[in-house]
Amino acid sequence: MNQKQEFRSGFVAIVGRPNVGKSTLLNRIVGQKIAITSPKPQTTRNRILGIITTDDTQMLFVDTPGIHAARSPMNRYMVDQASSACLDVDVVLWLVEADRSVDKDPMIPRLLEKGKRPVILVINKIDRIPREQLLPLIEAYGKIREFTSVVPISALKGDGVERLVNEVPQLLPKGPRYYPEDQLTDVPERFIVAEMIREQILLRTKDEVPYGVAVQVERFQENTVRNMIGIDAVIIVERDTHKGIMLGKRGVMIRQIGQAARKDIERMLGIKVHLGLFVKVQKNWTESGRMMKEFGYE
Ligand SMILES: Nc1nc2c(ncn2[C@@H]2O[C@H](COP(=O)(O)OP(=O)(O)OP(=O)(O)O)[C@@H](O)[C@H]2O)c(=O)[nH]1
Ligand SMILES: [Mg+2]
Repeated sequence: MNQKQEFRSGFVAIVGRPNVGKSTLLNRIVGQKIAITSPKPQTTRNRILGIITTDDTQMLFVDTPGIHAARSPMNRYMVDQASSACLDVDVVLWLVEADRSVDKDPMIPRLLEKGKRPVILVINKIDRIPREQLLPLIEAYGKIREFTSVVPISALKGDGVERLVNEVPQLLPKGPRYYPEDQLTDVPERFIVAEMIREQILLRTKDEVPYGVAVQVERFQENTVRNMIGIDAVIIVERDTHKGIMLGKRGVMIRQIGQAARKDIERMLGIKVHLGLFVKVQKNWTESGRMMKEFGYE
């Protein structure tokens, strides 16, 4: 048998409502933190690729922003990212929560209909429910559409995730290995660094503050003599009052954000990091297509 001819590859979108655990699942699949997660909805803003390569398959998992009724330009951007992912891929994983009743919103089923791709229903957060609750949920989702398979998982604990990944290769077309086998993602380290800072902001601020934040890495410089990396990043906020919140009393908040983000960044890069953070106000930037583009959302 010619092994090259048998190689399969393709894209697998992870879609669902905000906060269902899509990014947690992506990180669990690749075994490393490449996407940020938080208890707040609308954490992810961009598509993020996670690559799994085996002897005969390359699976390109795409984490997407949560699908929701979007009004502001920023939210529309996020939902566009997710919707187009449903159409461009070979397989879709529709992620739902085990501890919620069936999602009656037709938005996602309509998208899946349009994409005409095999859909696996992934019921996440099974660690939160007794087993008996699973079957009625599966039956209720079965009334919405047909699924190639249904896989209950806990992205947080890892249960069922291997089984889910094993379902994918048979659904992929024959194709080449697009990326080297040891590559886990295509997003640049600078992007992940900026996201890790944004994650700490999501975890530590509330109301509308975290939703008006963008982070830009302005300097990323390796110092071979001191064996460390110097990083400067700017936190962009929408209002003057948000700047005060971001800095905190006597700068306590920004220091905590910096310390926590630095630890994550050091773990990822495997080297000591010096992290400098600055806060800048850019009034109502999430309302302006031009400014969104400037901050990397285009
Ligand atoms: N108990 C439990 N919590 C989970 C599980 N998976 C994810 N979570 C939690 O759910 C919250 C949301 O997780 P994310 O991975 O950020 O969700 P998401 O779908 O990427 O959210 P958006 O990017 O906002 O659309 C976090 O607090 C996670 O820790 C799970 O299997 N069990
Ligand atoms: Mg996410």
